[in-house]
Amino acid sequence: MIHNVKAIGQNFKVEGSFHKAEPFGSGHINDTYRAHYSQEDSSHDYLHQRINQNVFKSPEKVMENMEKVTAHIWDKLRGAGEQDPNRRCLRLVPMKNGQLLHKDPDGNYWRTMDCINGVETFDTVQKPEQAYQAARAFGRFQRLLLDFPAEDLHETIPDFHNTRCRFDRFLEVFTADPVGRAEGITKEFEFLKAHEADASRLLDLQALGRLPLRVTHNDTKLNNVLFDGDTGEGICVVDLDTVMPGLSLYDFGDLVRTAATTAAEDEPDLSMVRMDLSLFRELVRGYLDSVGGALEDEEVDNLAFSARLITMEIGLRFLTDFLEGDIYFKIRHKMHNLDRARNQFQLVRSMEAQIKEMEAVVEESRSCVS
Ligand code: GN1
Ligand code: MG
Repeated sequence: MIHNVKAIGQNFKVEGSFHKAEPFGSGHINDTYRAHYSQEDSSHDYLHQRINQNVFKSPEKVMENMEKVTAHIWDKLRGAGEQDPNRRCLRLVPMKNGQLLHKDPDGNYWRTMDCINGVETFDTVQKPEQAYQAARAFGRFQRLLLDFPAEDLHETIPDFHNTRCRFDRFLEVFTADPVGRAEGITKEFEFLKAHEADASRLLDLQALGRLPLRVTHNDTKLNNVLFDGDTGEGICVVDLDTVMPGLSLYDFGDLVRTAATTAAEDEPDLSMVRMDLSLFRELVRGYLDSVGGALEDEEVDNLAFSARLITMEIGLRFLTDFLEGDIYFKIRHKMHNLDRARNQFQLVRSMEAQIKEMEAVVEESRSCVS
C-alpha cells in the first residue's frame, strides 16, 4: 500500500478505530482503499479514495456534483418510500471539520464513502440476468435524475464524451508522435479513419435538437453497479465522478461495451472478444423497462449505434494514451493500452457484423415500452 490510509482516515468522521485497509476495485483512474474500523461490538467499512488530479483538475467541483446528485437521489428514494436508501445511494462521509475533501501532506485529495455491505461487483457478466439488472440500475439512475437541473452541475471534464474532439486529439497526437509509437499502429489508424464519420453522428443530432441533454453518469461500466449478494438485484450505481450533463446514449452504449462483451476490456486474445446478442437483448430490456417511457424516439432509435460509437471512442482514448506514453490510464504492462484499444476495435467489428440483429432487438423491445 503506497498511501498512509490510517492517517488519512483519521480526518474523517468514521466510527470505530482503524484496523486494516487494502486496495479495492479495478478502476483505471483513482486509488481506492477499503478500510475496516471496529469498536467494542460492531465494525464498519469505509472506502477512502484518492482523486486523480491529473484527470480531475478541480476535485472540489467533482465533490460538489457528487454531493448534489447523491442528495437528490437519496431524497427521491426516501420520498418514494424506500426503506433503506443508504443501500441504494452512495453516501459521502464528511471530515471532522465538515468538509468533504482532505488534502494530505503530499497534496493528494482524499474523500471517504460509506461501504455498502453484502454486495458484489463484476468486470464481465457471469449470467444474463446480471446484464438485465445492470441496465435497470443505470436506467433507474437516469430516471431519478430526470428532474435534476443540469445547469447545477460543473462540467468536471470538458467534452468528456465529445467523440469528435476525442478524434481530433487522437489525430494531433498521432502526428506529433511524442514517444515514437505511431509507426506500430498503422492498422488501428486505418480502422479509425474508416470510422471517422461516426464520431459526430450523435453530436449532430443533439445540435439539431433531436437528442436531449440530460444529467448522465458518463462511466456506466458494468463494474460500477453494486449487485445485492443475496438477490442479485442491481441496487446501486457508483463512481459518480463524471456525472455531468450529457447524452443518455453514451451511458447506454458504455454499458453495452462492458456488459455485452464476452471478454475483459484488456483481453489480448481477440478471438475471445465478441458482442453477445442475448446479453444485448437483456440490456435493452432492462434499460427500457426502467427509463424507456421517458426516452425520446430518437434516443431509442440510436441504442444499437451508441454501443459501437462509445466502444470506438474508448478504444480511441486507449490508443491516444498509448501514443502519448501512457499518461492517463493506469497500466500494468507496456502494451496494456494498445491491447485495450485492439480489444475495443474488435468489439466494434463484432457489433458491426450484428448491427441488423441489434436493431431488431431494439424494435422488439420498444414495442413493449409503455
Ligand atoms: C476510466 O477509472 P474507471 O475505470 O472508472 C475512465 C472512463 C473509461 C474507462 C475505461 C474519468 O474509468 O471514461 O471509459 O476508464 N474514466 C475517466 O475502462 O476517464
Ligand atoms: Mg470512473
